[in-house]
This record gives sequence, C-alpha cells and structure tokens, in this order.
Amino acid sequence: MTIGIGVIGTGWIGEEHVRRLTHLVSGAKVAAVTDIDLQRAAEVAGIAGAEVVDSAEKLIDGPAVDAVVVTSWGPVHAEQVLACIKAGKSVFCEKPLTTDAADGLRVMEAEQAFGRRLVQVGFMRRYDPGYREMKDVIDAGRIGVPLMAHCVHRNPSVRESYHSAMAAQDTAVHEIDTLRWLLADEFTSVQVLTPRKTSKRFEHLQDPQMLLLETAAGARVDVEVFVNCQYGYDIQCEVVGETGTVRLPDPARAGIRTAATSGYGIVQEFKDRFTVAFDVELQEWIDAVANEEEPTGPSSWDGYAATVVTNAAVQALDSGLIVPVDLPERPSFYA
Ligand code: NAD
Ligand code: ISE
Repeated sequence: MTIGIGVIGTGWIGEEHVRRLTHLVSGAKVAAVTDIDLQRAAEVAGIAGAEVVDSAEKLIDGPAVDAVVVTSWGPVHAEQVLACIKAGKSVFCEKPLTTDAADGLRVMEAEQAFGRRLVQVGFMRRYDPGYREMKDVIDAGRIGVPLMAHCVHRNPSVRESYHSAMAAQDTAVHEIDTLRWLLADEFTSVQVLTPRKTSKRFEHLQDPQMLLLETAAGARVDVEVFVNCQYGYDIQCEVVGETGTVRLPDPARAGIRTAATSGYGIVQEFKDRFTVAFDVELQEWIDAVANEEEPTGPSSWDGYAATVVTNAAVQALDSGLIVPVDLPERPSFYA
C-alpha cells in the first residue's frame, strides 16, 4: 500500500522531506504540496511529480492525500495540525509543534476528542544513533543517577528572519525535548544568560544565549545556543551521573593529519549531521500510518511540554529572571 502525502510548506526542510519521501522512504508518495509561495511550491512539486494546491485546507481535504507533513513556519503549525485532526488524517509536524503553549493544549484536546493519536512531532534527535546509545547507557544505570547535563547547539549562521526568541523556540527546543526524553524528567524552571554578543550577527539578535534549566528531580541542564558560530554545525551533549558520564559521539569522520595538525572535518548543515535520524523518523512514521497504527514517535504532549518550557525561556530572556515552568499533569491519553 502506498500512502499519499500532502506537504504544507516547501521551504528548506519541506524540500528535504519531499526528496526523502520520494527517493528513500518506502511506501510513500508525495501526492500534493502547497506553500504561500506558489512558485516555490511548483519547484518542489517537480521533484516528486506532485500536484500543486493553492491552500493548506484544500491540500488536507484532497482525496489523494492520506496523511500530511507540516513543514511551514512554527507559529502556523497549530492551525494546520488542527485542520488535519478535524479531517481525521495522520500528521507529521516539524518541530516546534507550536510556539504558543495555549495552541498546544488545543491540539491535545482535539486529538483526545478524536479518540486516538494522529500527531507526531519532528523531534528527530530521538532517532539519532548517538543519542539512542546515550539513552540506553542512562536507562541501564551505567552512569548512576543523572545529576547534570551540558549541551552545545551551534549553527554556522542564520537567516535575517531569525530573532532572539527563536534561540529557545526553534533551536534549543531540540535539547529541551532530547533531555526530557534522555532523563525521563520534566523541566521546572529556566533562566537565560546573555553573554557578550558576537559581531557576526544581524543587529537585532541576541547571540549567543545560555539556558540554565532545572528538572523536577533536581538535575541541572545548561544549553549554549550560538547560531552564528561561523565554523560549522556542532552539536554536543554530555550527561553526568553519580558514577560516570556519557557523551554524544561526534559523527564519524576521517581523521586528517596534515600541516602539523591532526583533526577531522565538522559538518556544516543539520541535514548532514542528522541524515540517519531524519530517514528513520520518516520511515517509521510512514510504516505506522500504512499499518493504521498510532505513531510511536514524539507526541502532541511532547510538543506541548517543550513549548511550555520555551515559552518560559522567552519570558526569562525578556526579564532576566528565573522563570518557573508551569506544566500541568500529563493526560493519561499520552501515557
Ligand atoms: P523555511 O522558511 O525555509 O520554509 C518554510 C516554508 O513554509 C516557506 O516556504 C513558507 O513560505 C512556507 N509557509 C509559511 N507559512 C505558510 C502557510 N501558512 N501555509 C503554507 N506555507 C507556509 O523554513 P524551514 O527552515 O524549512 O523550517 C520549517 C519548519 O521546519 C520550522 O518549524 C523549523 O523549525 C523546522 N525545521 C526543523 C529542522 C529539524 O532539524 N528537525 C530543521 C530545519 C527546520
Ligand atoms: C532549525 O530549525 C533546526 O531545527 C536545526 O536543527 C537547528 O540547528 C536550527 O538552529 C533551527 O533554526
């Protein structure tokens, strides 16, 4: 059985996912695409031989569309996901599920009213082999009780449209989800420190930023977000436990010795760092849809919980204060 996919938002990652669904993932065919920029939609449609549709609503209701991939901008995700739930169609929504926690609640309410999970959120790091190995080590008790985690999230540069709140909402949201998952714990407070700004940024942007988070169990997590670091796409993570530590491996690269130095190349783009994670994530999602099973990946609850933390982080950035994370109890539907 081939699942017909509709893709909403054919920008950077929309195009990546269309290529992946067309050339790599089995059991899927991109049937339709849409974007507010219809010319861009037509270019990407060409990759898959898909139909171009002029609105998200028409795409979701289209008879050739069995399931939807949302790759538009974060602030419009919630309305598009809600429309998919209303149509009873499975939806893979790129992170963040929403930029406003209240919208996340609406998504969860709609999904629960529908009666079964339809939504998966694109927190692809849960599919990365290195992070999965870290999770196995922690769950097996090999480093003892986790006490601290140190994370680094660096991008070489960002577009001018990237603003200071996006450091939490769009970038550190990956670490927020990953650490909730790795530690099996929820965040309870966040503070944002603002170091000296790099000169290699657009004027409006506070870059870098340092997020300091605490969990319900009392673990402390620091996340450096530096999105104009110039030199590459660099993701680091170390969890420190009572009897040992576990560190995310660097991607495998050939060791180079030349000109009196020894080292290895650093990837430049997230698509190259997380290729395997993206591939496995979309294949598992398509398999679940094809088997008419609920998705097994990050849920609306995970998307919502991450947004509650990023909303607090944005408040912390604006106020300079330690802001509590006010997360309600997880509904049993998402147990
Ligand atoms: P982008 O700006 O390149 O693309 C977004 C596209 O959505 C644009 O073409 C825009 O015209 C379109 N769009 C915006 N509003 C729309 C609407 N209402 N209806 C239809 N189309 C609309 O951005 P991007 O880098 O591709 O990011 C898209 C999403 O994917 C973001 O949420 C981002 O956080 C996420 N993302 C995730 C990863 C990851 O590592 N998982 C990597 C990159 C981007
Ligand atoms: C982007 O949207 C991503 O998700 C990337 O993984 C992240 O590194 C980048 O900072 C975000 O803007």
